[in-house]
Amino acid sequence: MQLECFRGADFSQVSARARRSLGDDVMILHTRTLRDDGVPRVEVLAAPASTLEHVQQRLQAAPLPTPLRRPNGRPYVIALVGPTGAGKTTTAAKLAVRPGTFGIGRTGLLTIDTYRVGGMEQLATYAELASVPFDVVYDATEVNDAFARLRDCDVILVDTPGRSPAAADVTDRWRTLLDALKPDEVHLVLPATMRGDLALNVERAYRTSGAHTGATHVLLSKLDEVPAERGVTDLAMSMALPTRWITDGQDVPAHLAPAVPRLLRSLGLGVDADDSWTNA
Ligand SMILES: Nc1nc2c(ncn2[C@@H]2O[C@H](COP(=O)(O)OP(=O)(O)OP(=O)(O)O)[C@@H](O)[C@H]2O)c(=O)[nH]1
Ligand SMILES: [Mg+2]
Repeated sequence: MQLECFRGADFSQVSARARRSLGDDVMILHTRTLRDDGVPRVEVLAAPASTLEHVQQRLQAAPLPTPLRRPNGRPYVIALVGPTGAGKTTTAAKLAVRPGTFGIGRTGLLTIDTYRVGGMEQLATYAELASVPFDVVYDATEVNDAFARLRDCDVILVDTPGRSPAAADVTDRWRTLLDALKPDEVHLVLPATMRGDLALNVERAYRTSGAHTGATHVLLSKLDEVPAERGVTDLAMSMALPTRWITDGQDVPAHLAPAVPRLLRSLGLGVDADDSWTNA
């Protein structure tokens, strides 16, 4: 993304330089004053006007279908995958519990994280507190029964285990189970604190491979833990995936927001504060 920093003696001089470099419709995103060797200076961060459109086009996910339920009555299935501790379980709970995330669609929670002690209980607790239907699937033969029990739900959020790439055999087993659920969307949950090169490696590991369904979206978590949020948009832009939501704290369900308006705001690009949930 083309963001540039300009420094000079005063604002008019610096903004003139920004215009010469990035075009007449340049957008000034941030301005600050600082001292260079004791000399007062003005610094602006600027981007060409096309940045807004570019970010939107690149990251905006297609709207969720309406109605969410498939013509054959099957609920819309959204799975969360990603590295250990990325925030998958908490995010699944936020999405299921927050009223209106899916319009009037009723949500259910399903976990296939049956490998780790406590993995299942964590989600069950959130489901119980919010009176959201909850189910567990241990192997592919149980999928139809679980869907039958969750038949009143229009959307099912699926939580998956976090596994390091070293645990390849276990990963293969749960990915096979996830395939059996035929998810409509697979969101790769990545902490915003993750280094860009490592995040790209993770993204590669979760691409469609062989028979396994790959990630269809990226969901950046823990935005509250990055000191300069600007880099987060770069991280999102470096993935070849659209994004629907971000998370920015531990509270369920408060710390969840539509991704693109939030990422644009972190760039200083004015977007309606209402977060446009309907377009998430
Ligand atoms: N600061 C911050 N913490 C978060 C956020 N989302 C989740 N967490 C915390 O991160 C920790 C791990 O969250 P989980 O939801 O258990 O992560 P997970 O990906 O399900 O972890 P595994 O199932 O072990 O792979 C918990 O302490 C959460 O409260 C967030 O947006 N910001
Ligand atoms: Mg988990």
